[in-house]
Amino acid sequence: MIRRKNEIWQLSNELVTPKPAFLNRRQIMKAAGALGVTALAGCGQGSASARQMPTEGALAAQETNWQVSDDLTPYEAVTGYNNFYEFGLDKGDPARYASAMTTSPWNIEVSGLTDEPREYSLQDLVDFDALEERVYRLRCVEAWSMVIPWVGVPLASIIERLRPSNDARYVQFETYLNRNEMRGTRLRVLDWPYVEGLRLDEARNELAFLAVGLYGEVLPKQNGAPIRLVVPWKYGYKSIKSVAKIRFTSEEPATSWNQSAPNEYGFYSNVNPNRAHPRWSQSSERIIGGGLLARRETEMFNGYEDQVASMYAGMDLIEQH
Ligand SMILES: Nc1nc2c(c(=O)[nH]1)N[C@H]1C(S)=C(S)[C@@H](COP(=O)(O)O)O[C@H]1N2
Ligand SMILES: [Mo]
Repeated sequence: MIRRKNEIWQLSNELVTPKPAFLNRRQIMKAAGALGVTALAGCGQGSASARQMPTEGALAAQETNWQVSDDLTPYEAVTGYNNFYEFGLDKGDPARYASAMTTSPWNIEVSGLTDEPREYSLQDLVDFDALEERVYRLRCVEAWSMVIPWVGVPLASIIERLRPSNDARYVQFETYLNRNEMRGTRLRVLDWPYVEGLRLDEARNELAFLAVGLYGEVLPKQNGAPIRLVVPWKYGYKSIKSVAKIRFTSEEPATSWNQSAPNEYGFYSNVNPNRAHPRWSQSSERIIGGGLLARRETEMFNGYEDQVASMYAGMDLIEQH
């Protein structure tokens, strides 16, 4: 992956506070909860009964205990400093060009080893009346991190719904592909479409999450609208954006970065400060939006060791990276 120095988000002092509107909305939603109002989705136009999928505006979500003790990364950095190579290699390209992507209506094709193979609409899969907010750290393999308040549903609940058969051991995800809308796919940087995968026990882990929003709003396109994976104990590239296909398999599925450079990017890609990338150290990370020199020590499994370490018992995490 390409790494750049002197990113603009490290330089600006205005970006050290989270989006004020978000904090206000949190208070509003708390008040709404106290009044027994259960749905704010659709930003005023929809009612609680209308199960419309909002394409912009606020999403009502239940707060959870998934928190990070550090400050949230400013909204402008979360939505302005992105990796979404389908729109270009520069960190600003996704914010510049992802508006061209059609995200509504959105269908997800489910195939492979499942009792329920078919095309699902986004609303079929995601209950927009049961969204949660989870604050997770996102650790990119390029040795930077952000703290992001996601809105979405546990991946486990969706896997349950899709009824993988007994011989299914893995799940593969595939990103939407449209060469007209995604200018970056005209270059063969990766073998498009972007694909990722998890072992099924990883997919069922309580941390694995499908996000449809961030900062209390519908997911911006540059962050993978309308639905993207978030696997916080793994390097960011496992958190595949704009998921259009889900496939259950018995064998380890292909993953894009592993195919492009297998020695650098393994199937597991668990955050591991003790295993250097062949071209750089992974022992610490830059804090995006935290100022020019802001760094922190990288934690094993990105700080989620308690929740995930048992899944890798007996594995050599240096060899099986
Ligand atoms: N389809 C797709 N998904 C992707 C990527 C990509 O280029 N294409 N980049 C990955 C990488 S390297 C990271 S760090 C995260 C960044 O997510 P964010 O832009 O929402 O912070 O998305 C991941 N998901
Ligand atoms: Mo990344």
